[in-house]
Amino acid sequence: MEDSKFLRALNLQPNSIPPVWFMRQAGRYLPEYQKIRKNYSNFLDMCKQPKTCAELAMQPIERFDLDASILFSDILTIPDALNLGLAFYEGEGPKFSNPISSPDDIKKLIPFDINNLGYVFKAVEETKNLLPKDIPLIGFCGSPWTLAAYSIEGGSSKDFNKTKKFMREYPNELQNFLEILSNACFDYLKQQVLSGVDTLQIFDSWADLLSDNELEIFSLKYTRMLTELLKKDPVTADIPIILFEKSPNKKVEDLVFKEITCVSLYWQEDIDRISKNLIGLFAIQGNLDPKVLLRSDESIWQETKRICNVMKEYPGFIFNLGHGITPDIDPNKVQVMIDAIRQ
Ligand code: 1CP
Repeated sequence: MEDSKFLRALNLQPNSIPPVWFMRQAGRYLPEYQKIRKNYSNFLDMCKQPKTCAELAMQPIERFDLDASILFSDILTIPDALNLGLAFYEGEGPKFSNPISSPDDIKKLIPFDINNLGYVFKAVEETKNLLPKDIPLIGFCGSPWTLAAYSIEGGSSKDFNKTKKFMREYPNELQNFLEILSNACFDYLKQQVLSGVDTLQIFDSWADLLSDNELEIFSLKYTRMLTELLKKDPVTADIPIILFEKSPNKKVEDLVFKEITCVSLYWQEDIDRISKNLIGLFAIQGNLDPKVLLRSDESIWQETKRICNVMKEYPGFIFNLGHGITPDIDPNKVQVMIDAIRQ
């Protein structure tokens, strides 16, 4: 895969045109996705069909000729494999029928077994079979903290009050749970690598629930534990790791650590300042505000060019959005962004 601009960027090598892919690139904003999605009432049932996942992962590659693909699955497969009973019904977010409501529920958890997630590894294999040889496949997981938050909350929420209460009442038990999740994430990512993924991304999508100090003790500590395990294992030692922290209450420069290769910047982060501080140390991915894609073509062009210009001399820049694309975005607007990057 020497020809991959994406892998070159992860190796801190310069590219005259930056590679581009974007978070949630396969999903509800694409009519070709909706066509397949309507055959399933529970989204998770669709994730359990490896051939369908491969087809879905290919859709944005075929439409936009992107420089990287991402496994089609979800971060919540791990809590589902721990028997928390995940389902996604029409128009609703994720729901767990058997959430972590007390410390006792943590004690009673079944051991994590990657054999419960065979459908994910099959999806990796099927996707690799369809992908052009020079397009890398990104595997992923949620951060231990983000997985714990969904597992305790029992689904999504605006404020995650149950999770915050649990954190205040049972910090030690929560940390035991985070350790279980860190080990599960390691087994899961290692098996994704054995199945064929080329790069890994960790999504800390609920980092913003935590204060600076809490972010360190409930999130970063466990993400580092996970990445240290990956770096120690010969199977995963050389696999680049991308870290996404959503709106963290800490400067990005103060949260990065040596095990990660690339930091994916939330749209509110100042890419100009951060790139000046991280140059030569980490690759940077980001960080167009997805809402810009709701504006005029001219405005999309301007904002895209602004980021490309700031990052022109940065060896190791990957163009991406600052968070996932939303279902209200017109795919033609995405094409405008891609044209602006490549022109
Ligand atoms: O009904 C539908 O069609 C389901 C929509 C959907 C999709 C397309 C969900 C439910 N998950 C996914 C796929 C998905 N999720 C991918 C692969 C597709 C791709 O990126 O091209 C990935 C990488 C994820 C990761 C994911 N799932 C994250 C991290 C990224 C982020 O946005 O911060 C999170 C937080 C989830 C949980 C989740 N799964 C689905 C939804 C709607 C949510 C968010 C729930 C919430 O708002 O809390």
